[in-house]
Amino acid sequence: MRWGDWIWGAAAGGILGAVGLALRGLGVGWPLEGLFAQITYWLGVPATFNLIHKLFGFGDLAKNLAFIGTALLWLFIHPFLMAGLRRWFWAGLTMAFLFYGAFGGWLLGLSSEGWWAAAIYGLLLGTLAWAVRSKARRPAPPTNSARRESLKTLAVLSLGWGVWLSLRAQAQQAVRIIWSKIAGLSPEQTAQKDLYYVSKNVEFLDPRLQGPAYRLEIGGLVDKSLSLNLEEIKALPAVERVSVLTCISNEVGGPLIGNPKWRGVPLQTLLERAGVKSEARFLVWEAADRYIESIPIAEVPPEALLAYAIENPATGKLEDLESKHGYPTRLLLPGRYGMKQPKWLTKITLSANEVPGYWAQRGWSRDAIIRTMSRIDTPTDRAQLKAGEETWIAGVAYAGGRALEHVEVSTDGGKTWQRATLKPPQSKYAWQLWALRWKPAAGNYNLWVRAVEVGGKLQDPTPRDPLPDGATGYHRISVRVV
Ligand SMILES: Nc1nc2c(c(=O)[nH]1)N[C@H]1C(S)=C(S)[C@@H](COP(=O)(O)O)O[C@H]1N2
Ligand SMILES: [Mo]
Repeated sequence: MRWGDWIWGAAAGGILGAVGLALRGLGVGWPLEGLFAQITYWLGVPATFNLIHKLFGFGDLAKNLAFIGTALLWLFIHPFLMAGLRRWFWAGLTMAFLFYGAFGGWLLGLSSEGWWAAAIYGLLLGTLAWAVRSKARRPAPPTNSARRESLKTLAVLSLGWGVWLSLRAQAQQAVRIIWSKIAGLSPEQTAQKDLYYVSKNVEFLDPRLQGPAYRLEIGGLVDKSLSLNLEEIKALPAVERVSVLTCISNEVGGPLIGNPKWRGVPLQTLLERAGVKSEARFLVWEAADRYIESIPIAEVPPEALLAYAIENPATGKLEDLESKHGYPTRLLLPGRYGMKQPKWLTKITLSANEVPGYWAQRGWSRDAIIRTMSRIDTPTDRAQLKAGEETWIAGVAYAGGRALEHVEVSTDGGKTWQRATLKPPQSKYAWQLWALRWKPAAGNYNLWVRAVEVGGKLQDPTPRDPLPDGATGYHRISVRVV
């Protein structure tokens, strides 16, 4: 490596990094960002992350330092690309194409962004290298024939043409999934009328609370007990958040799960107003039907919500909770099963002791942490499909707030697995839609699905009944293609 390579390379890296930030808005992959995503992904095992969080805490600092580190790595890589281009121009250019394409999108599975990145960045760097090289070679070699120059120009032009052609082919081939058009797939956001219903009470004995008379008490180990009516609750700063509600008694592939957008007051806000005493270790909730639940304060996620409304996805308007879903308020504790989310909430007590919840007293899990699940919505079990016809295998997946890496589908009863397209989640605790294009030949098929958490952790394959900790095992259906 020469000094020139270091200087020109780092300069080129700086220029490309900056230009890329602008191009990013136009849908061109930003390889610097891809590099960052990939490095954090490669480091993304719990052990490294725990270490990083120990050193830098949980704020944005660790993330920001990682980004600065990536930018430095980016600057450090470019001199090598430049040196490659200087010595073996075409091999160097191929290297650059691969590098930009991979981190601009290929590695991340966003192919058209990657192609654009490869083409644009590769050409830019190639041009820069070319300019630097011809400048360095001031005394032009006397025998540098015009024929050789025009051959090179021809090669560059045909390369450009090839890239353009494959770009066009890519663009034409890329199927944009229109999720709402996949027949039989659950809507991403669940409407209140479609939300499942579970209660310990026979339905006609469920509480029917009246809004005006309603009060929520917050007491126990607090500085100041609160008693709020519905108007006061609705006047507090509110948030809206998509969050899964699912029952621990849901079987694999079952319907007891939904993903509404809720509106409510962060539990933290209420606790701050009341002032939690230092002896307090548990939150205990009581409801109008004498339902009771509790959780260690330390385990309450910041996303916990005192919810009072659900958005209607068809109109975008908020609806008060229906009586059967907890009117006037219920608690949302994302990441835990529905049993931890009392409806018709009347009282929150801060306590030094745990109180076993209604279902925990009956042998169900105490912590009720949601197990990773995935479900095939379409086709349905025992459906009959037409041979040679394109169709979708599609459904939902949720890992209780742990990030999903992908969802895999098997059409041969678990022998081989294919990656489905996974729609990004609407929030940390939202479920995700997934879909796979399928064109089967005649025969009988066993369709299985499984979710994979970030870090490669597979969904638990062991078939288990819901009691006591929630069902596990893969959702499996069979279809007949004729
Ligand atoms: N007060 C009260 N809250 C309750 C229950 C109950 O029986 N009483 N059932 C729980 C269970 S087991 C589930 S799965 C969810 C169901 O909420 P949903 O009917 O609104 O879907 O509510 C939870 N909250
Ligand atoms: Mo439940």
